[in-house]
Amino acid sequence: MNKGWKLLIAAALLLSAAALLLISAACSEQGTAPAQTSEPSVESQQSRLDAIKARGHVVCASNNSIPGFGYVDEGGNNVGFDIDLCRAVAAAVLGDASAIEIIPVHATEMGATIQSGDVDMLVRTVTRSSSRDAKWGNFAYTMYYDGQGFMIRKSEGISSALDLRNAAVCVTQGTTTELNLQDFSKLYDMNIQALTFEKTDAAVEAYRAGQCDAFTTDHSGLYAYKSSLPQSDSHVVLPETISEEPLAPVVPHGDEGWTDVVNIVMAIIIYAEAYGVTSQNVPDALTGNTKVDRLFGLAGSYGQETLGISPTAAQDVIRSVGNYAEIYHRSLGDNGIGLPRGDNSRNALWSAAPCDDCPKGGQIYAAPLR
Ligand SMILES: N[C@@H](CCC(=O)N[C@@H](CS)C(=O)NCC(=O)O)C(=O)O
Repeated sequence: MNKGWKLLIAAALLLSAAALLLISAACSEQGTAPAQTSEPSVESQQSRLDAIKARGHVVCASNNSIPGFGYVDEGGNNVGFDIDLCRAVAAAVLGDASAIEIIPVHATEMGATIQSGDVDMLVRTVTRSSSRDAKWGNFAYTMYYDGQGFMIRKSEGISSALDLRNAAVCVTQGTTTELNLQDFSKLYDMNIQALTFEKTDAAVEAYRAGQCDAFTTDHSGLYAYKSSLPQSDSHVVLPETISEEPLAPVVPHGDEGWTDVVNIVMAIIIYAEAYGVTSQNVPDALTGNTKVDRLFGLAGSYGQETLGISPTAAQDVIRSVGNYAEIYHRSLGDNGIGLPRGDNSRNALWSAAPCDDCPKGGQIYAAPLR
């Protein structure tokens, strides 16, 4: 074969290979596109709210071993501050606060659980942070402002977290606590040795058994676990708070309507306290106070129709679960683990301030319901 023919054949082969490549690329593009069906599946059409209404209960990932926040009472019931937030959502969307299913999850399971979309809400002493916001789901209003601290044996004779140089500290894995401890140790060059445990119960047990000099978690958790230790008076919580831990419910990404519903239920709880309405005095007839009448579905609207909840959802929520103060005191305050709230603590209502621009009051706040 002469040189000219060889070149011609090579060019022809190249052209047909290119054509094949083009065809296969076009085919694979078609192949990766979502399959076209004559009707989209019910699942893809159905909002989470519709799915919950059809299912008949709200599924919350929570906790069953943290006194005050999520635990099992003597009667075998899931109770606590976080559980009440789940009950409030069930009351708002189904008219029945008991229509809940609690799935206990450990700290290391929190992210994957809410990312899976298999639960309607994650509500278990979860701190909101920017990377969790981006990766895990949508955070609702902060319902408890916490911060990380340390518990030590009184016999250690130290009075400040800055005295924990070279100390062994017990901590739960997969928490903001673990990361804050590293930051704190680095910042003050303290050489703290972290002993990590998958379950907080195991971290507390190791601390109790003397394997660690200190135990660290959110302040609320320190008080809760301290009360469960034998001779609890021989342990002390150090005064420092080393981090911000705004605790809030989380809902899966991808359903804005559902995020709105959960946020508005949190707002209902907060505004009922601000308006002085408790589980004992929920109005079912006009009161003449326009804000109260709107909240309880007696006149006007705060968007219930658009949200897909009953106009009188707030009546169901407050009658069955109570306002923020009632929920707080039942589980965290005097009737619970004894965490003081106080008018000027961060967990007081913003409206506890004596005037609109006073630097007092608390940070429990929600956008106006109207
Ligand atoms: N707020 C922190 C800490 C959450 C946390 O670990 N809380 C402890 C109790 S204070 C807990 O849930 N322990 C139960 C468990 O072992 O799963 C976070 O969101 O990472």
